[in-house]
Order: sequence, then C-alpha cells, then structure tokens
Amino acid sequence: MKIAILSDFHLGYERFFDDAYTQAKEALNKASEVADMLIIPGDIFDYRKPEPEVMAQAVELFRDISQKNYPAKVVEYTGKRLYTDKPIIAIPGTHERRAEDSVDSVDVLHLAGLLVEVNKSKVVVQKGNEKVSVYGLGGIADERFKSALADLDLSLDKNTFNIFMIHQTLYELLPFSEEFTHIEELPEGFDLYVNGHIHNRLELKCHGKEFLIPGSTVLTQLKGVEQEEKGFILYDTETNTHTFHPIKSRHFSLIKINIDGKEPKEIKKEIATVLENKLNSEKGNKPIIKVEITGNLKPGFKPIDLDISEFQSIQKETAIVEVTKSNIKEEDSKAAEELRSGVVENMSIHDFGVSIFTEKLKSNNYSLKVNPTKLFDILSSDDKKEVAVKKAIDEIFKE
Ligand SMILES: [Mn+2]
Repeated sequence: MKIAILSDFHLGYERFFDDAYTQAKEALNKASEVADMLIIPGDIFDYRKPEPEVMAQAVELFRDISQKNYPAKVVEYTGKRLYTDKPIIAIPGTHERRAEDSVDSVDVLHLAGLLVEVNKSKVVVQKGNEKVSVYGLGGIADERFKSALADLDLSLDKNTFNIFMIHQTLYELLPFSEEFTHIEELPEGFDLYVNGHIHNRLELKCHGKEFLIPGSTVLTQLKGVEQEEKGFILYDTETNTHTFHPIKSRHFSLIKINIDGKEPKEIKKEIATVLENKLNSEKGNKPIIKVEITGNLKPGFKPIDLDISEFQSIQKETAIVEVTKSNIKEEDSKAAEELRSGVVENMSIHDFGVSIFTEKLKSNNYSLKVNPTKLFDILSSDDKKEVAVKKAIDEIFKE
C-alpha cells in the first residue's frame, strides 16, 4: 500500500494564515491522488479552539479529499465509534491538545466523518488482501509520555503492516533535556514509525525500522532548517521505500550578515544589497527573507545606532522581510574589557569583584548594615547559589 504522511498544517496560524490553508490543501490533494491512505501525525490546527473560519477551512479540506474513492478502506477501529471508512487517519498534536476527555478539534473532524481519529487507539486499513494497522498516540506533555506509552494496548498482529504514529519531542530530535524519551524507548515490533511536531523533515531509524517526520506544510519558526522544500512523504509498504513529494510553498531564505568591526552605515548598505539580490532571484514569488545580523559593531557604536526599521516595511508588495539584530553582541561591559586588557592586573580578582559589587550596590542605594565586602565574601563563599544567598540573608537579618 502507498501511505502518504503529512503533518503540521497549522490551520489558523496568524502570521501566514493563507499559506497554512493553501499549502495544506495542496499537500492533501496531491497526497490523495497518489496514495492509498493518508496519515496525519498532529497539529492540523494551530490552536486549541479554532474560530469558525478556521474550522471551515478544515471542513473544506477534508470534505474534498474524503469524498474521493479510495480502494483502501477502514475495516477495524478500537476507538469509540467510526463515522467513515475512508482511509484518512489523524491524531491531535500539541497544538490541539486539551484536558483529558475534552473534545478537541480533531475529534470534531472525526465526528463529522471527515477522518478517523486514532488517539490511544488502533485503526486497520485494508486494500485487497493487504492490511495496514496504525496505532496512534496524540501529542502529550513530555513528562507523561512514557507512562502513556506503557498504557497503550499494543498487541500487534504480525500479518499486518504496523505503524506507530506519535506527535512528540524525542531526545534524538532535541537533545537538550534528559526528560525527553529516547527513540529506542518507543515500543518495538512496528514496521514504520511516524512522528509530527518537528517542522523540518527528518528521517531516522527506530529499532532498525524507518522513523519518518515529514515536517510542517507551512513555515512557522523561520529557522535555517526551514529553508528546505515543504511537502509530504509517500511510503510504499511493498518495497519498504519512501519518496518526498514537494508542494508549492512560499520560499524562505535566511541570510546571515556578520558585522564585526563595521559601522551602522556600512551594514545598512550591505543589507540593502543582499535584499535586492535575493528579490531579483525570487521575482514574483513574494518570498520570506530573514536577515540575521550577528557579531560585534565597530567599537563606539551600539545596537541602537543601527536602525533597521526601514527594511521591515519597504518590501511589503514583493516580499515579507524580517531583519533581526537580536544576535548583535552588546559591547562587553567595561569591567570585563578592563579585566582582559590588563588595566586591573595589579588588583586581585577578589578586590576587583568587590569594587564592581560595591559600585553596583551604591547605584542601587544600598543602605544595609552589613558592609559590602563582607556581603561579597558571604555571597561567594559557596558554589551553591541557594546556600550562599541563605547565608547572606541570615547575616542581614541577624539582629
Ligand atoms: Mn507543529
């Protein structure tokens, strides 16, 4: 069977409202032309309680594709009740997540018979003699994910092609919190693992099988990885291979400009030039161009001296331009500079620290009885901030 995997439409996403709709439409329509079944791992909507206009968008999208004839049909479902046998399967993502047992917006589409919601349940799709089972678990708080996995009924039928579908951060995707579940902690025995949530396309392995993330169909974060094409993945169970099918989507470019040692005037000229070049190569596309300024301004200048406001608005007709200078390094504090340049080489680090500390206290109208040097020593007496602060408080309120 050919299975289209599409994700993260984010209908209703305010910034690119029309893109969210038209790009989801293109992905769904194209997918329904080439696939036997469609699976959607979450974030159809951008928020929990979509307005009627956004709900209407979803109804239109799914009405159109659910009225097509599919040779594959839903033949089994372990959820509450089935309202369609069309092989369009979805789970809610983190953006649709609501309190346990509340109706979410994907449930509404399920109740309308526009798709089959497979959160904490299983659906079996059959075409001819072939069966594909999809086990789903909607987006859930990271700390609850492991216990939710343990609660799933995963008695697999080895005669069907088994898919595990989630909408979750995993450690291998964002390795900054040990709280995230590792990919190999996902249940074993499936033929394919599918995840949403991550907005760029990723292809990994889980227990030796494919672990696929199609990425979102609309731009959201404007990060470098989102410069790739948007689209969906088509997996073929006969050959166990997959292909990526791009959709028409708004182009996004991230241009980084390093400003080390440059003056605001020069930088503005440079921004104007890169924007002009980019616009010429993207004529008629109305692309999104983000210019990220990084580095240190020429000494003597501050970020505030670099006025980028003119770039945000000039191109409204031909492009969506965003210039950001949040990555400019602030001029190092004079103290650190002095420390580096050796102005204080005859002073111990301790005394230097005390002098900065005292200055700071003075400028904040410090008037407590504990003298600043003593307070400094107490505060630096322990590696643990809480311990040091407690000691300091004890000293201050001793009397
Ligand atoms: Mn998302």
